Amino acid sequence: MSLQDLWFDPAQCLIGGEWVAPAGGGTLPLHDPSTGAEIGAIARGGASDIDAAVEAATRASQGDWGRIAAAERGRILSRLGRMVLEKVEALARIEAADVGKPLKQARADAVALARYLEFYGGAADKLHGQTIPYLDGYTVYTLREAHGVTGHIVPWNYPMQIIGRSVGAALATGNACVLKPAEDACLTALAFADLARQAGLPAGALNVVPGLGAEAGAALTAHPGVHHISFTGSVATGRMVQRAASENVVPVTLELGGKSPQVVFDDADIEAALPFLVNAGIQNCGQTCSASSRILVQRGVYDRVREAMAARYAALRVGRAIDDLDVGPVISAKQKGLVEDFLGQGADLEVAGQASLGDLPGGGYYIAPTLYAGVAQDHTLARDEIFGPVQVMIPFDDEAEAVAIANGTDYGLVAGVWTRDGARQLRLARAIRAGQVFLNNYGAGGGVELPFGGIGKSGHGREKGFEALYGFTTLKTVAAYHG
Ligand code: TXE
Repeated sequence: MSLQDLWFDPAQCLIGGEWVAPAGGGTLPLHDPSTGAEIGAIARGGASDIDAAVEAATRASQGDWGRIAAAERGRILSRLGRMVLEKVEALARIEAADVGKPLKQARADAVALARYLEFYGGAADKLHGQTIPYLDGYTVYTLREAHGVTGHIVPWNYPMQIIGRSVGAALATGNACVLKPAEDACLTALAFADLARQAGLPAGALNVVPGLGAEAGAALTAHPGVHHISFTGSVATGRMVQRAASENVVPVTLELGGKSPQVVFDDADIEAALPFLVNAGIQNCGQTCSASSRILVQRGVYDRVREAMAARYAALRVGRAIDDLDVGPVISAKQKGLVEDFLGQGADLEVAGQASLGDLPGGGYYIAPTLYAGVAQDHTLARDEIFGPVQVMIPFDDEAEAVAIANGTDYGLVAGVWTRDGARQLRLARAIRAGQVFLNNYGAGGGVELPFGGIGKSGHGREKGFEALYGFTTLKTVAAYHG
């Protein structure tokens, strides 16, 4: 797959509304995950590029962008959303070449990006303060104000969606952004920022500096001119980001993935559940923070669910992004190695279902989607985030055991519960530790409107929905004495 849809030079950064080469002049190679072939180069931004980007963002936040009317901010975001919709096909093709996503999944990401801009564009002038009854002779009210400069560190699994939810909400509330996309997936970030410029976003309101995490990423998180950081990625890097932010005492939003369960009771509508059980595990080749990687099944329907899921696994088609099948490659040779290490640790487990790989380009980063059955809840594969197309089935006897297993990992991002018993639905929605619980459905990452985030090692803070706007603002209380 080639990058013929690009209309800019990806070996540059977008700073202060201008395309500029990174100060160090360096580049990083770009690989097509479907073939492993080197298909281009991106900028290797570093600390001085981050300095320039923070400076440009500071100017924007104290100038044009910071002072613009909320309704006008919303208008620009809405216009940008429409421009993204006009470019869905080009953005999808760029993303497919860059991250190996089957085209229909890449298209869905581009449409979701547009939807975030529509949602946050509409919300920009609807974030109100309050008046607070106080002592006689006082009028007290609150103001929601932008932080100023916000830093956004984005991973490679859903670049467009994560940019939409984080940069979209930050811009809507009047912040100026510095975005550090993942080194394996920065093309749609650059494309998006260029479209934003064309949509009339003032120079410096959105700056993009591609580069390595340890260089550009670390420089951004440690920068004293940044007032808020949102990070999506691994627990290990999330810790570093939080540590760096603590030096400057700035708030962070961390979304660090999970080990999300779907719990299937004997009385569930199994036919309705089946597509969700499998899709939530293999969507985006399992590289989804809210992937459902654990399937907990009550013993009365365990064999039936195992057989039906195994049949679905056998029918999964794996192929190049451009072939647009069910599953593409993982992002990189490094990620392939990580997933294969996990599969090695599952050598003692029963493989209940597996897709065949067939005839695929030799250099591509392919993993055969694999379903393990009868897995003990303390097995590594049932506890650790694998981030590949791998699911484990865990049997349980009763509701109490189901809750204990569901809550038995360090994570708490999303959960699904399948049962026809209404009272049990409500009990589990309360008992399960997670940021989102889906009853008789499962929305892996879905729903622009739905607040999203985790507890435990899944992170803290909420993105998406109206709730995100509170995180990207700070509250000021004004107390006026007038007698
Ligand atoms: O993640 P990193 P990696 C998990 C998943 C995966 C594992 C490793 O389990 O197997 O993480 O992936 C930037 N300071 N998730 O190595 O390192 C980096 O450049 C500042 C789950 O890719 O967390 C990229 O932009 N930034 C997850 C971003 O952090 C730094 C999505 C994510 O990279 C940095 C992705 C540093 N010192 C991986 N080091 C999810 N929650 O969905 C790296 N980065």
